[in-house]
Amino acid sequence: MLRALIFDVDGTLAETEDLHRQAFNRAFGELGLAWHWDAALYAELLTVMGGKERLAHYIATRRPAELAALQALAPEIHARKTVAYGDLVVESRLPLRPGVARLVAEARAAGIRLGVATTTSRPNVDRLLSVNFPPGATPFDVIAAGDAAERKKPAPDIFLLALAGLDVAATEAVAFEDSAAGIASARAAGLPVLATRSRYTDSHRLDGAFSAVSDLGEPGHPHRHLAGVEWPGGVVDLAGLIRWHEALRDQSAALQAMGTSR
Ligand code: XBP
Ligand code: MG
Repeated sequence: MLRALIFDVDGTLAETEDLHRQAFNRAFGELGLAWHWDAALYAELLTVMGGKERLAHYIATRRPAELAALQALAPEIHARKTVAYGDLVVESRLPLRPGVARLVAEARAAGIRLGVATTTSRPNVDRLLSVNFPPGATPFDVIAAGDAAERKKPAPDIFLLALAGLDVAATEAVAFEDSAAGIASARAAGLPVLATRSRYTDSHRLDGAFSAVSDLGEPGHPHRHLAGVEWPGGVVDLAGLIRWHEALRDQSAALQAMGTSR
């Protein structure tokens, strides 16, 4: 049965990536680096998951002449970026994406466990939750974030960490993601994935997701269906997820029975 929902953060819980981009630019400015990551360049750099890894990739590929000096400076750049990101989230009171708060509340009310599995640094998760939920009332039972996992997405590590923390099997959960690397990570962990395309993953292939939509939808504000399983009224709700998950379980049981009867 369906026992847990596991959410990615950036691009899935909220449209955060442009604030990450702005935060990187603030950190560059503070340190007197005449770098500017515009949206087009950032979309390219986002193929590298993890802010520290993304920065290292930029330095190695775009600033090779100053490699040693900049690599020594990189931890300070990323630390300042994380502070700047937190400030931007609070200043903008960054909201959750459509349907996220509704589905999370439905899951809580039904006793379904809730997890986060994200490449981003833990302070970034805490800041986003702090502007969207009352103090001490975050709905997530487990938050698996950033360097807690040995390998970043598309490796399965962070989703495996969330599953272990929730004490559920991959077959008892559904993952929510916005990016190709995130889908690959969840699938490698054995999870079915529902994809909600985000601003910075507009060009991503969402292969591997059992359903792809523009967002989770709200009553009266239906999402756009992109691929796979469709949702009545353009809204992904808990009842629909439970129906889909039970049908998948019944289908797997029938296939297994057929296999053993041969
Ligand atoms: C998205 C990421 C993160 C953020 C930046 O994570 O790749 O690296 O872009 O955050 P996810 P950090 O989609 O898995 O939530 O600088 O803290 O890495
Ligand atoms: Mg994401």
